[in-house]
Amino acid sequence: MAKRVLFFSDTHLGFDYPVRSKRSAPHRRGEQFFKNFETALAHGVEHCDLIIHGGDFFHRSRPHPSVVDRAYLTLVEAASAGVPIIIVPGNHERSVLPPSLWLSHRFLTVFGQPQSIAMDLDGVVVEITGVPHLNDVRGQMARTLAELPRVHEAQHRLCVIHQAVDGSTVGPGDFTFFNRPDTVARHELDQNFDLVLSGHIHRHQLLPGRPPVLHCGSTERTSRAEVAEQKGYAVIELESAADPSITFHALPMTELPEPWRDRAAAVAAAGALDYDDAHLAQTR
Ligand SMILES: [Mn+2]
Repeated sequence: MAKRVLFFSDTHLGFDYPVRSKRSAPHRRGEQFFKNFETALAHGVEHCDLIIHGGDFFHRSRPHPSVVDRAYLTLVEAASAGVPIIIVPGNHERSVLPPSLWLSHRFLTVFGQPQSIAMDLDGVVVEITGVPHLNDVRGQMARTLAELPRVHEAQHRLCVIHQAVDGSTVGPGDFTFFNRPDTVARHELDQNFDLVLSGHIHRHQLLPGRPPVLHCGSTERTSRAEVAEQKGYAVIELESAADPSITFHALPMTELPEPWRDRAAAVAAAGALDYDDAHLAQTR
C-alpha cells in the first residue's frame, strides 16, 4: 500500500482570536482557523501515515498562552493516535515554536534547525529534510542543503521548507516571485528529492519541474489579497518516487469582513491591481 502524507501549512493560529473578552464574538474569525487546523489533523490521523506542517503554525511569534495551550493540546491528542507529526517552523514564529513539555511527545518532531531524518512508516523508509524559515534565503538554501548529512537508504525523499520559490504566485494580480533575495532559486532544490513541500505562500499551487514544489497554501484567509482563493490541505500518495500523486482537500472558510469583500469587488470591476509590499507580506 502506498504511504500517505498529509501536508498543511500556515494555520496562523491566534489570528483574530480574542483572548481577553469573555463575551462571544461571532464576527471574529479566529475560531475557524482552529477548526480548520483540527479538521486537517483529524483527516491525517484517520487516513494518513505521516502529517507534516509547513510552518506559520501560530500567527505571532509570541502567541497568548491560551492560544498555545489549545494548539498544543490538539496536536498532542493527534500525535497520541500514533501518526507521527513533523513541524518545520516559519517566519511568523521566527523559525522557532514556543517551548513546551507538550512538544516532547514521541510522535511529535519540531525541526529546530535544518536536518534530515528517516521516518520508518511500517517498513517504508521516508527521508524528511526540513529547513526552518531563512531570511535572505537566496543562495543560502543550496548551501544549507548541500551541507546536511542525508539519510543513506530511503524509498522516498521529501524536503520541507517555508519559503517562496521562483515562479510561485500570490494575490489577485498573480504577483510572481522571481530572482529576489527572499526567494529560493529552483536549482537550489535540485538535491535528490522526490518532492519539495513549502509553506509561506498562502495560495495553493504546484510548481512543475524537478523536483516539483508543492505550496499547499494556508488553511484560512489572512488577507484580502486571498479573497478569491479556496483554502485547504494536501494529501500526497508516495507510490513511485518519480511521480507522487497529490490531492487537494478544500476546507470551509468564514464569511469575510465587509471591507475586504468591497475592496475585492472594486479591484475585480476595475480589472486593476491594488498591491503594495505590506499587502504582499500578508499573503505569506
Ligand atoms: Mn504565512
